[in-house]
Amino acid sequence: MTSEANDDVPLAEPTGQPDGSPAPAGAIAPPADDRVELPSGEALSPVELDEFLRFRSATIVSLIGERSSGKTTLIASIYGRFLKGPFAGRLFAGSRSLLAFERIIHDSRVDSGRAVADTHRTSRSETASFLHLATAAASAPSQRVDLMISDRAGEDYADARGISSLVSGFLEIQKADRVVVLLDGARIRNRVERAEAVQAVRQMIRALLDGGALSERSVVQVVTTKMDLLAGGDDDAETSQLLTSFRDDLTSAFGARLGELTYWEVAARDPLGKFELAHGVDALLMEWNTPRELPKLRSDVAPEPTDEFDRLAFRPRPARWS
Ligand SMILES: Nc1nc2c(ncn2[C@@H]2O[C@H](COP(=O)(O)OP(=O)(O)OP(=O)(O)O)[C@@H](O)[C@H]2O)c(=O)[nH]1
Ligand SMILES: [Mg+2]
Repeated sequence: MTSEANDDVPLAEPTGQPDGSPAPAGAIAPPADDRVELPSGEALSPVELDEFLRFRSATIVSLIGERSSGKTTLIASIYGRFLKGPFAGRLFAGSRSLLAFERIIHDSRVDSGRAVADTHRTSRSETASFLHLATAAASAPSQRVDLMISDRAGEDYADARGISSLVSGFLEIQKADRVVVLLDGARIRNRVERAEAVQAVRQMIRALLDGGALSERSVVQVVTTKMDLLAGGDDDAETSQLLTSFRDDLTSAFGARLGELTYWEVAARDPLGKFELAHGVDALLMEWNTPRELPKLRSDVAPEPTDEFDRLAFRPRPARWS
């Protein structure tokens, strides 16, 4: 794995020293062209994302979900799979956020001293941060796609469920090419919590629509996480019935107000190892890496003319007028 080539970063003004202080008298300054500003390796802020987008286009994926629903683990599992080699038909082609990825997966490693793999809780902050992942098709390595995947503390999203005016602060959703809403599989397994978990996803989508963050152009992917906890139990049939009626209900409530609404299942990191790392995430990653037009606004599509006067607008001009 190599670090991101830095061909698209604007160079800093040469100042003489790495810390920016002037060079001592007599020192030979390196040629300005040798000075390259390296990315910090941390997750990108919204401002840094905008700077990046001025040089290179990227698909922005916004992960939304309650506290502990599995957002950060999902992102970490993708990186974890690329550490082992090609994944989802793609090769790793670089990242501006390698340090952030390493920090996220630290608690899942043996050197963290933990007996069971865990993920560090995302702390609250005013803005989302973006993890950058560039990949190339294994069959055509020159076809590179850059993904920017947003992460944010689940509490922020929980607050917005009840107050849709908070939604305007979620810039990551307004910029998103894919909005991924997580349903926590662990809470679905728990009979006491399942109704609330389902309701949380419903309320979140409603708040995002009412707050203007989602529209007829939005591509929304509802992902049930931690499927390892839902498979192979005594109440498999009941769980599957519950998920089916949850999806039918969401589609009938919001399908017509969104560009696209689809459903996915993942087990990003099964601690018992029944499922491989990033189970089901490969299908999502393939979809995110597929370049596509956003759905058209339905209001852009002209209605069928109903009377002769409206039909005039669509009639070809007679040749003698040209
Ligand atoms: N069994 C199982 N546990 C998982 C899976 N994915 C995540 N978890 C666990 O769920 C817990 C929460 O995961 P996170 O990825 O931190 O959740 P989050 O949505 O980022 O949470 P916040 O940062 O608090 O908003 C952690 O203890 C994970 O180990 C999975 O696929 N299976
Ligand atoms: Mg998190």
